[in-house]
Amino acid sequence: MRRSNVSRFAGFLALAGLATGLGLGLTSASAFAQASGAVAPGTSPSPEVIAPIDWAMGLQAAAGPVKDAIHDFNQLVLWIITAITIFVGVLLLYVMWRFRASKNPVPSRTSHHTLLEVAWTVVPVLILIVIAIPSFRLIYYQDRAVDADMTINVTGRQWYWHYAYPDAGNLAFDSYPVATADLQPGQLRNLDVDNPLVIPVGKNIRVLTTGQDVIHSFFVPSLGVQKYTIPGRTLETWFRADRAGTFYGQCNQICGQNHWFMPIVVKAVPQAEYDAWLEQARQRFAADQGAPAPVVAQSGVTQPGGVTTVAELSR
Ligand SMILES: [Cu+2]
Repeated sequence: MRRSNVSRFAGFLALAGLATGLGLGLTSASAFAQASGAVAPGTSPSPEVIAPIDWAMGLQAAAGPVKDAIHDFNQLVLWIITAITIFVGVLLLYVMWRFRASKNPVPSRTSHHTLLEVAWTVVPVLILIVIAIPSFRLIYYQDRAVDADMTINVTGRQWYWHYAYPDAGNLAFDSYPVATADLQPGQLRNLDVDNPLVIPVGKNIRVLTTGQDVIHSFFVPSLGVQKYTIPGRTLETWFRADRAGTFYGQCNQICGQNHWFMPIVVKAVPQAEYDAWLEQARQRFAADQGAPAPVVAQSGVTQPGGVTTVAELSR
């Protein structure tokens, strides 16, 4: 490789990297400005129901601002990957053609080029910085609700979800999947549950997660929430649904033999409807208190409080 060619190549590499970095840095700056309303790729059949779809590509549609921010960041990284892939591909083709054996019977013995080496170190660092800044912003954005309107405590248990609404007195209930045989028309197999998590539209909801037995993970992709539930720890995150709808998720941490038994349904409803649900839920779940849990190992003995101890199971 002649010196002038190497310099030109180094300059090209540096410029391409910088242009990529700068251009996409600007894109990312606007990422958090556009908060809501965007229906992104991977749209579900109806905007009111966001669930997994066969053969879907890309991320699930967004139902709130956290997922919008995730979409924006995903888009940024996708552009960077695309630019790098095209750049490296074109470079390979160019080098194969430019330095082919028939045109270069005596191969170059160049082994060092300072500018080139500095460029291919510095440019990737710049690209990583361009990715890291919005990435950290997104992590802090998801981390906690700045102005939470309400709190929901989510407990992962083997194998069902337990939801509590501390702002609504001692309202708490369990959420189990609907058995395939009991599915109503329109219900999704292995995804619909008996008692969905009901939230008001447009409210910032602080979510505090913990695990009762093992590590589970509270994952609702369309709301942009995925948080481990860890025994002995409380983790915080938040979400907001910007429109009414039903949003499906699942425990996505392998947590034992009935891991599949932990789908999540979040129903976002207008405030008035939420208030009505709250009123009705308080009575319904108060009446339920003390009832045995729907799923108990066959040999298990259920105490009056609905608790089956390990000692009893092993008898
Ligand atoms: Cu789980």
